[in-house]
Amino acid sequence: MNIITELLGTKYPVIQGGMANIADHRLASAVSNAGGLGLIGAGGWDVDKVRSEIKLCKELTDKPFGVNIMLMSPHAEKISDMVIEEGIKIITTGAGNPGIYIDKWKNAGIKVIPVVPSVSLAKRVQRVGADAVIVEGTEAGGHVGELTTFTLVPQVVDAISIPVIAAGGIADSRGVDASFMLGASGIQIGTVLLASIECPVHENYKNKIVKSKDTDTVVTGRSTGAPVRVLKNKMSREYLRMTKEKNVPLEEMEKLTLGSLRKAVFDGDMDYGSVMAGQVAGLVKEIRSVKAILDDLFLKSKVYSGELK
Ligand code: TUI
Repeated sequence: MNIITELLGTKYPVIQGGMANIADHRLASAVSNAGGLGLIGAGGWDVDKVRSEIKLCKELTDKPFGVNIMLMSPHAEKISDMVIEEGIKIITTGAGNPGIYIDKWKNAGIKVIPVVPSVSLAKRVQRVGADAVIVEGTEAGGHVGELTTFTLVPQVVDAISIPVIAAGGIADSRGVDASFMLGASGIQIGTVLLASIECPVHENYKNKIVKSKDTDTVVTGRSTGAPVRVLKNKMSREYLRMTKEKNVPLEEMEKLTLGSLRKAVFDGDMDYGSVMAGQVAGLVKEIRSVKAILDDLFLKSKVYSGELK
């Protein structure tokens, strides 16, 4: 049996990305029911909203699901206690070092799987008790680190002894095979799930993913310390123009991005919304059910099907 399916209690060794404002009970339950690990993405929501999403998800699936805690969120600490009360069994974290929470979660019997952008953070979280790590390359959508999946995964595999899950740039069975060849035992996917029937983003968002090509993403916010990969549009172009100009106040730049993810997700504003997506968007050609996406990833994977023999 695969070490990740054993850890997660899933059919396939795949975790859904924690996509803030997007990964609600509808997407999480669809992924869990299709054999992956669905996640409620807590980023962007307060503790009451995340609790109610967890309760709704419990009604829609009897399969395991988890919560992704975005550590830059002002609500992260309250959410870190609430997930214990709600009996959540698996937590992934992003956008920071989860060190201060790990003991508490481990004592509650929770499996902890941090997203790491570097070998040094992978080693640190292993030392404080993480059960596995998600190694996310800069190809990914949303908040990203500097290194690519192709270079970072094998370096982390060599540096730690807990299982590694590859993320960033995976949308088909070739990505699954490549991840396994680099030494990962599982994968995390985000962008390909944005183009799923069950994903609750606006239809315009899904169609923009399907229409995008290889060079259509760009990273905003590098200069302000919060690099975020989005699809190019009027907002990202204006933002990058401002970062090149000297003396544009930070508040003016923040005005342009504040609430802009919601604009894309809920209003379908593809001009001024923040349309977070990974570089693999160019490989996503159609909107399919979550089950079709997951079956396609693993049933066509040469390495994974070999592993099962
Ligand atoms: O977290 C993500 N992706 C995200 S979070 C998000 S919401 C947001 N929106 C605007 C600005 C910032 C956040 C949208 N997409 N992926 C996981 C991830 N974690 N990528 C990079 C990291 C990361 C970065 C630094 C993890 C740990 C880290 O540690 C630094 C340290 O303290 O050592």
